[in-house]
Amino acid sequence: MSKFTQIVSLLLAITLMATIGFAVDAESKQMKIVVRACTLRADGDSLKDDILVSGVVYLSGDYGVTEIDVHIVVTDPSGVPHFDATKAVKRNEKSPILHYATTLNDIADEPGWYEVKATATHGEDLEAYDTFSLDPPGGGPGPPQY
Ligand SMILES: [Ca+2]
Repeated sequence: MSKFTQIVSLLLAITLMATIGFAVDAESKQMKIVVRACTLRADGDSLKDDILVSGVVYLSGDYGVTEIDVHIVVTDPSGVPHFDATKAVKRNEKSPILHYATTLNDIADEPGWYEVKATATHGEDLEAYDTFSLDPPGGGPGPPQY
């Protein structure tokens, strides 16, 4: 192997290592979100027609982040979307887990399934979503029971 070939091979190896290192760094920053929902009496009308949407966001690779934007869409059985937004926040500075919760009042008032979608965004390169189906108490085709 000539001196020139050795130098080219060495440069190639360094470039390859740098590329792999960068790829690993980018991949280590990942985000996941989990959403759940239930009906409850959240406002003062004494009806169990409010929907609590809550969950957690897992963020790996950047524990310095303390807030993540979460957008909520609850689509009722008629196909009408109800929007809300909240922030997932850290309870423990060193944890990769952020918690969020928000309530959409007076929307669980018809029979059938409610589809909940929560989307977390951080900067321009990280986005994650999760969905959850909710059938308010009452069961069957009847209206929710309060
Ligand atoms: Ca209510």
